Amino acid sequence: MSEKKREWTWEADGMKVVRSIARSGPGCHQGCGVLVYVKNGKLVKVEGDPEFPSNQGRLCPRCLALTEVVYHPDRLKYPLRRAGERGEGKWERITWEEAYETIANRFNKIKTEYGPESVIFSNGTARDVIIYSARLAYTFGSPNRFGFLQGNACFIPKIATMAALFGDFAVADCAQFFPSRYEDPNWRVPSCIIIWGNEPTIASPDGFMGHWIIECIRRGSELIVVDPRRTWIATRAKEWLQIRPGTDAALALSMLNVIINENLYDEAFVEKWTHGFDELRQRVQEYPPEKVAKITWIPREQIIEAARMYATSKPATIQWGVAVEQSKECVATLHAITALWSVTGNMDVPGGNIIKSRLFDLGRLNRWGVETLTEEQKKKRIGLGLYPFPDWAGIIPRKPTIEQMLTGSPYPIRGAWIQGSNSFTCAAAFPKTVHEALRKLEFVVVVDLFMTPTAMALADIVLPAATYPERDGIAIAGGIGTYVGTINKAIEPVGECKSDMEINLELGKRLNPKAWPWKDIREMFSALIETTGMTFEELRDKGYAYDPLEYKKYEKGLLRQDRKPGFETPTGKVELYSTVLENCGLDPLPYFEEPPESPISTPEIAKEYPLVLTTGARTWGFFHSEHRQIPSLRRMNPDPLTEIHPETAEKLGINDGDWIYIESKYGRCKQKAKLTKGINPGVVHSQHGWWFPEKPGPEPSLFGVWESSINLLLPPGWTGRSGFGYPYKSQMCRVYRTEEAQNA
Ligand SMILES: Nc1nc2c(c(=O)[nH]1)N[C@H]1C(S)=C(S)[C@@H](COP(=O)(O)OP(=O)(O)OC[C@H]3O[C@@H](n4cnc5c(=O)[nH]c(N)nc54)[C@H](O)[C@@H]3O)O[C@H]1N2
Ligand SMILES: Nc1nc2c(c(=O)[nH]1)N[C@H]1C(S)=C(S)[C@@H](COP(=O)(O)OP(=O)(O)OC[C@H]3O[C@@H](n4cnc5c(=O)[nH]c(N)nc54)[C@H](O)[C@@H]3O)O[C@H]1N2
Ligand code: SF4
Ligand SMILES: [Mo]
Repeated sequence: MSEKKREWTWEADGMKVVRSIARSGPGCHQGCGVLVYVKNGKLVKVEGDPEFPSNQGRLCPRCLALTEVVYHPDRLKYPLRRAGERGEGKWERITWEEAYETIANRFNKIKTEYGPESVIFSNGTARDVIIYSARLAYTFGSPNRFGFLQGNACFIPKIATMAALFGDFAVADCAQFFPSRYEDPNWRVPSCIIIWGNEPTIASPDGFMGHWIIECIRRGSELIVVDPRRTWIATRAKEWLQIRPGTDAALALSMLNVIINENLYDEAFVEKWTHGFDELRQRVQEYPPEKVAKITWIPREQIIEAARMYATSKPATIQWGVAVEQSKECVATLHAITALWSVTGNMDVPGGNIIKSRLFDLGRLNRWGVETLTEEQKKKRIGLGLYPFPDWAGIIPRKPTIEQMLTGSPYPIRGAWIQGSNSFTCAAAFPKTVHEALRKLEFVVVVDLFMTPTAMALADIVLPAATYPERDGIAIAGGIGTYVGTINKAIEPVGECKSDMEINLELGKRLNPKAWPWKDIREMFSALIETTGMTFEELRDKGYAYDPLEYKKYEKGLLRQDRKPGFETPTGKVELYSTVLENCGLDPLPYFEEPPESPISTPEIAKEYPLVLTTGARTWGFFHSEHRQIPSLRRMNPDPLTEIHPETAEKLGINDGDWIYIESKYGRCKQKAKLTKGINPGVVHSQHGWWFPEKPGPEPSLFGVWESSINLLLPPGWTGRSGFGYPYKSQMCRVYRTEEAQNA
């Protein structure tokens, strides 16, 4: 283990400085090191911690807006109880004691009448909150942890697919597992990096920081970018492959076709460590570049060039984003891309795609407390057995859950705990159905920083959560688990806000005291990280801790439980032909399937809705539906934007800055046109997660949530055969301008 002794708080320039980690809002969920400055008990400013290896002093605008968020007048400050009709916006302030009592009584009432499974527990994207929310669910007796994302189409498909194919989880190697970072002698700069369906500089997804790529560029890496939009990172690429949304699997298979047919693969690695190469070789014959050029809209020569460049650069790595999961058959896409780094021998080598260190076995924390569920309760999990893929993440599938809420069959859902999720505002596809389903519940608690459309529409009790400078916590970096460190409280919370951890511990003690035995959160944190051999205080004093990283673990017997060389799969190899997928009744080889609606799969729909719609590319100022009320961030992007090519706009009589309707078979919304040559004339891109905190809160407005919600255009159903994946980023639409739209 490598660690460093550092003070966690000191005085400077008449201020108290507290070292901490931004592992949950406000900002995002990635976990950058920060220095929080406090004067007379008040937060003054925040800076990036130059000594924190992951971000080395860098911060995004969202983190820099910390004081604006913490002291925002709209922060929730007290527990609230609904005083009028649901959604009417009438609230009364109650004490924490009353809040806990009410919640415990109402949840226990549902438990007695229907069973604990009738309460679902939801949290949004991967903040540290998840750990405690999951424990609350399991220790209450409910197997039903719920995410509003259709097809669990964020990160979970990657975990599941990689686990199936090679028994582990791999990420692009930018020296992130070394505290000494780029200076570490064992690391090598990737000679080529493919950025696939990701804008790392804006999004830093899953704890993978965009500036790592920039550091690699500075050290000589060349880029290939696969993106329908000309992103900043695309302008830095040697090859920008402007792909038609939803066709990534075809591109990957065609690159494999070139690499295999031109013998550019790593014969030694393929021979020794992969299973099913011949079957893959046969399959990729179906994807010659000339055919795939027509599918993807990428010129044939460019596909060939990119394939050659990736295969002949050593080492080479692939950094993929959420766009590769937000298609229907995303498992096949992930499979094809994984095969690229496997056949080229870039698996677990310095500067390749490396298998992540197990970080003190903290991966288990996503399901912390699951052992308290009885076998009988486990069987009541919604959607059990519905989809073939093993349940890796423990999140119930969305479609049957919403259906069950609406029908009450096979058993009723009566209550919900929604902690750090803005449900129908952001994550949910066909959000009106989700809104309707949730409105049927008899008792809903929302824990958030602000009064969101979700809290307004649904909550019986709203609990005010503390931001990270107002609390202690354990930070396990983003989704990829590079380090573990502590979040250190710098200021007293505003109003009566409490940390999510304290809230869940207090409520847990009332619902199942045996399962929450700790006297306070610090004691709970120490129990949480016991596998590190440190207490909360010891870890805090050390600063951060990393697991040691070794490369080529498959050669050293470090990947398999039985300690034999190889991978933790039935064949002991990387399964290009997957026996796990085969056993699930899925295609054992990667394949491409047209998006359910596309110019090719549904030409009749394309006649009426001729443009391909991709949604939700991340923006600098916002984290999903957050930050619309933060002045400095809203100024960066005051209105919801839809990007259109100027030629397309001209044909439609649309000018830059016009309000336009974007419409699909399923619904429509209004956004402002932003003309850009950086998008294909056949494609438009619309932002997601919009609501307007400045508009009326009560129903039916709900802060204008239905006005610009692009998710209204998304179709019902259409989860991939595996149970994962959903076409958030590949739909058909039309756009038009009306006079009425300009004034409304
Ligand atoms: N600032 C900010 N950062 C964030 C978030 C945020 O809301 N704001 N959200 C966080 C979360 S939860 C996530 S999952 C990550 C996601 O972060 P990213 O993985 O970067 O995801 P996106 O920005 O949605 O999409 C990335 C790129 O994919 C392109 N794209 C769209 N459709 C397709 C397609 O069909 N194929 C390909 N190849 N590319 C396509 C888009 O043009 C975009 O540039 O970001 C995290 N970080
Ligand atoms: N059309 C379209 N839709 C998408 C996407 C897309 O690309 N296109 N991307 C999807 C993806 S990848 C994801 S992950 C989902 C994300 O969807 P969500 O995770 O639901 O994201 P948010 O809407 O930001 O909801 C988070 C809520 O948590 C609150 N919050 C922030 N910090 C804390 C905290 O510390 N404690 C508590 N209790 N609350 C906190 C925020 O105020 C906010 O209301 O959205 C998805 N939606
Ligand atoms: S990635 Fe940006 S917003 Fe997220 S924690 Fe780091 S600095 Fe903050
Ligand atoms: Mo996400």
